[in-house]
Amino acid sequence: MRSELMDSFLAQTQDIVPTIGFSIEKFKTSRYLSFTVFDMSGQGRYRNLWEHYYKEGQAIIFVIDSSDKLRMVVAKEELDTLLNHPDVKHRRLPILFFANKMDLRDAISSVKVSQLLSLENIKDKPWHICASDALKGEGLQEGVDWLQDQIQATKT
Ligand SMILES: Nc1nc2c(ncn2[C@@H]2O[C@H](COP(=O)(O)OP(=O)(O)OP(=O)(O)O)[C@@H](O)[C@H]2O)c(=O)[nH]1
Ligand SMILES: [Mg+2]
Repeated sequence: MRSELMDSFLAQTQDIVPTIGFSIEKFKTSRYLSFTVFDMSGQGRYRNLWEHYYKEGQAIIFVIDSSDKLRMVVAKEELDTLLNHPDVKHRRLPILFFANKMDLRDAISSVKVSQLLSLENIKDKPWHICASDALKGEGLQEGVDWLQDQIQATKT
C-alpha cells in the first residue's frame, strides 16, 4: 500500500505542469480510507477558488516553497485569510503543512518556515509540518500518515 501511493506520486513528477484552476486526485491509503484531493492552483489569479471547497473539506494540505523566502509573507497572508474564513475558522480541521523543496540549497528549515508562518498561533486545530522533497517523494508518506491518523481519530 505504501509503494502504491509513492508510485502514483512519483509517476506524476514526470510531467509537472502548473495547475490551471484545480484538478482532482483520488488515492486510497488503506481499505478503509480514501482521499479525494482538490489540488488547487497556488497562482494568484486562482486563489479565489480555494474558499469554495473549504465547507466540504475534511482536511487541508498547505504546500510551501521553502526556497522562496521573498514570497513567504504572501504564503503567510494567504494562510491567515484561510484560517479566518468562516468555513474554516471554527472547525477542528486538521492542517498538514509541507515545507517543500528541501532539496534546494537555499531552502530554509521546516522549523524556520513554521516560525515565519506563525504556526504556533494555531491553537484550535491539529496541525503538523513536514519537510518534503516532492520530486523524490521524501516526507510525503510521513505527512499522509499523520493526516490519516487525524481523520481516523475524528471518526472513532
Ligand atoms: N527542487 C524541487 N522542485 C520542486 C519540488 N516540488 C516541486 N518542484 C518544482 O516546482 C515547480 C512547480 O511545481 P508544481 O507542482 O507545478 O507546483 P504547484 O504549487 O502545484 O504550482 P501551481 O499548480 O501553479 O499552483 C515544478 O517545476 C516542480 O518540478 C521539490 O520538492 N524540489
Ligand atoms: Mg499544481
